[in-house]
Amino acid sequence: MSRTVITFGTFDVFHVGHLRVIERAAALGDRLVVGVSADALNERKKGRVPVFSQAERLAIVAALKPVDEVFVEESLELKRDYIQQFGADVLVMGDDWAGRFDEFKELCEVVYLPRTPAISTTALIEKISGTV
Ligand code: C2G
Repeated sequence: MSRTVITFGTFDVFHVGHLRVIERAAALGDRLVVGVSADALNERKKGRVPVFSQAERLAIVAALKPVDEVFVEESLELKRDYIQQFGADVLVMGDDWAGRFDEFKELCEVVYLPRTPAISTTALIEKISGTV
């Protein structure tokens, strides 16, 4: 039986930490589906408009070799629906989300992967804009 893995993220200012989590997520199954968070979701939940638009972020993630399918994640509250819609057997998230999605363990396996140290979109934005 083929195993579908699903993961979610903004993937703004795409960096190697994003790539590593996608590679490790793909290694846990046969098919990787990635939910890329909508611009409106980011603005609403994080108070920041992404540097790259959702169409650009979606195109970047879709072009990655380990990724089989992408979609726009419109709301954090729709995770259950997305897991069911894509028939996911495994939900993967970085461990900055550890424990936050344990309620989905009744639907699928839930795995939190350690983040790649010392790199983040926020740090990159600060570095590029010369504020650090
Ligand atoms: N990540 C990582 N190492 C880093 C930076 C990020 O492993 N140094 C992982 C995060 O843990 C996450 C993924 O890369 O699993 C995407 O990170 P973000 O774009 O910051 O995603 P986020 O905004 O946390 O997701 O439903 C969740 C939402 O879509 C938001």
